[in-house]
Amino acid sequence: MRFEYAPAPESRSVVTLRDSYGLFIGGEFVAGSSVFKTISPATEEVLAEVTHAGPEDVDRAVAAARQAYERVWSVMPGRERGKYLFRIARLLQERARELAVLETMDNGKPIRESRDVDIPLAAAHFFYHAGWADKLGYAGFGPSPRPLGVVGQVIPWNFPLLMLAWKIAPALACGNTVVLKPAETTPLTALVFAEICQQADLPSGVVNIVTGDGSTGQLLVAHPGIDKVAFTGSTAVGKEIARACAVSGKRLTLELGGKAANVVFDDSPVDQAVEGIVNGIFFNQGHVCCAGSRLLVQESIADELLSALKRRMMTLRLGDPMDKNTDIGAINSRPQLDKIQELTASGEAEGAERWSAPCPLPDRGFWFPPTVFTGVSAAHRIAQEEIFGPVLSVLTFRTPAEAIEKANNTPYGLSAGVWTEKGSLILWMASRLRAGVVWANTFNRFDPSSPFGGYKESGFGREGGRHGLEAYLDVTGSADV
Ligand code: TAP
Repeated sequence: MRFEYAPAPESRSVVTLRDSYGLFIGGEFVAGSSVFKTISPATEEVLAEVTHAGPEDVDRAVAAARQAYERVWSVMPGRERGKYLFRIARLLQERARELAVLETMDNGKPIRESRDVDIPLAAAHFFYHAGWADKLGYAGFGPSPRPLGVVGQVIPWNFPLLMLAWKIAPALACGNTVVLKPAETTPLTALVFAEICQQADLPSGVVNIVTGDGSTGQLLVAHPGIDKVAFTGSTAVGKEIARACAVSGKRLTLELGGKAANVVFDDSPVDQAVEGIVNGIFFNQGHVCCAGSRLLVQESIADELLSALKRRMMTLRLGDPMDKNTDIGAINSRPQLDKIQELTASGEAEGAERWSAPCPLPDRGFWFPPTVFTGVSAAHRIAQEEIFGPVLSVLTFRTPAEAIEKANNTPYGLSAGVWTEKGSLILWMASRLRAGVVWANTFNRFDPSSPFGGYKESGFGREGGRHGLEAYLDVTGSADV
């Protein structure tokens, strides 16, 4: 049954947008070489003008980070660094509503998700890592692990502030300084984060934010003044970066794409599994690296499960992301919408059967309805390639061994889900799935204390937890941190 809801729009008045934003270098907003515009993907209105960092700007940012590293941050006792991280975490909480609204305006994701997931988790990452700053000697890497130096970080547009937190919090806790480049389509919350660094009195140059497109990212990762590169984004760009960093001596971690299998056995509670499948693929419009984009369902319950799934999909509300009732927001950009349309057209052309929830799409902005493909074979592009949109490919299996074979038949290895009442089957599956994260009877659960990362073409290195600290530490030395 479909319930009608009265509109419940969140107010934009909590956000004060500037007309234009500079680069954040050495603790100040400064002008750069040129500018570009960032728009709302839900309305296509221009939100602000943002600075595009060129070679000289990146040089300045790296120099500021180096100076802050040598003079202040690497020599500051861990307990003092921890205080700054706690202060940032508190400020993120205090400005949570403003940040959630801004994230939704710039990214297109539903306000419910930015309010309840992105921003609280970003604050949680700072709280968690604040606690580690003075305890690194007890993290299991020897008594005195050392920071690496200046870290160049490049992040994508799907969880802008959260990905920033995943990158900056551990780097700072370990005593490194950073130059971070947000994605071209979602720079605004990173720039408010720069204001928060000022509010927290973070020493100048410890955090530097350079906005721009892929060319700015290229300049940053190739810069000789960078000691470590941390990248989250597509596998194609990750491979380019790995080539650029080869033989440079830079440390590198890559968090790349995914094509997760969500495996449902015939003893699963169907309604609960349906909620997990919906959360797995339609959360954040499917713009999630670990999205459960391949549903593997046991053949004996396939018809029943698919009927229940389609019934549930008909209740999803697509539209204004600022409305608190909205489930599916806007696709982040025109190029991303084109990519989703091209891949779904290939699914039909290759013989899979498409079903989209019947929902009207707004006239302006970038939109794609929640969609399911059945009759998918493992060779289809929609079973192999990351669509990064609200599109689910359904395959069936008969035995656990077949489920494992199909689940692992992908170049990626980021995440997976298993739905069954049998604990022994969960353990059997989890030990055979080639995925960095395996969720059992749930999906898309995140916690700062839990390491996240991939196998195969999903990258290497872990973010979060004790394992995530190792990526920002030289564990061979003996000086004090
Ligand atoms: P990309 O196109 O790879 O872009 C990611 C970032 O890299 C952006 O800031 C981008 O700048 C920049 N960039 C582009 N070309 C570059 C180059 N040659 N050198 C250095 N930087 C460059 O990915 P996306 O479309 O933004 O994000 C979606 C992808 O991220 C998906 O594949 C998704 O699975 C992956 N992702 C993975 C994870 C984890 S934890 N594994 C988490 C989230 C997302 P512009 O955007 O300004 O072009």
